Amino acid sequence: MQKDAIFAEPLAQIQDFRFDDQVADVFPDMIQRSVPGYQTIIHTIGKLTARYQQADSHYYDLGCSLGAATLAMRRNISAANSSIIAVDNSSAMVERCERHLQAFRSEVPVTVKLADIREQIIENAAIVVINFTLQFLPKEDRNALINRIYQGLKPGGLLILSEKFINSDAQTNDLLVELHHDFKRANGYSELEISQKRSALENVMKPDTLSEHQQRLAQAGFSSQTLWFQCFNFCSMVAIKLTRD
Ligand code: GEK
Repeated sequence: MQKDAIFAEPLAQIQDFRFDDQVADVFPDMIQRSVPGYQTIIHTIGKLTARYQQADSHYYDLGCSLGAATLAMRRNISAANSSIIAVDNSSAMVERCERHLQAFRSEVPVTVKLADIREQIIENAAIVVINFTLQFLPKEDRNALINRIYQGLKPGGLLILSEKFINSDAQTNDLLVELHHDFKRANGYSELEISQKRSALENVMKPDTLSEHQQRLAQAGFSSQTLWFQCFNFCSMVAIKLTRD
């Protein structure tokens, strides 16, 4: 695994963060050392897939990066006539994702698409995963995507949504941010790396509050939802499209 040292040296000018070749090359190390609970979340996506799979269905990984969630789903699908659609708008990610998926054998077909998730048709879905990607969409586009996901899920279908979030209460928000920075320090990131990465993400990643997420899911039609994972200011939620909805 190539080590992430992208922000290790002082930069004269900090550009907005982009998912380019440089980031894609170090991505497994970067996400592992930056997102508390990432492995637990990927592992649980596999467990949830085993439970919520349905025959004759699509499985979506929206903002797939190198395909970690796709692989977790693929390993756990046994239902007949299943196929996975993995979507990312970074060509650097999509190229590497395709190679990565080819390294493992499976009966479940996967289509990796270079596309904007806001344009992706969602239909006949047993499971939709958006693992740390909604936060990169312009705020005004988030409701429409969640609405389309709800519409595209089959009855009994599952949305898995993982995000970094903010607290509206400044005091506890600062605490969670500091605990996250401690996590990054413990994983070997310097103060310079932490602060330069933070500046690079400032204009690009705009987290919502938990209650904004909960309201958005409810308003889309999900009457059953829960937070199943939280560590500091990172979380993962599930929402179920009930048969009676
Ligand atoms: C994982 N899910 O390892 N359309 C398509 N892709 C997009 C868009 C968009 N509009 N905006 C951003 N992306 C992965 C991790 S990373 C999270 C997801 C992170 C893509 C972007 O190119 C990147 O690959 C991914 O979303 C976000 O489980 O780096 O914090």
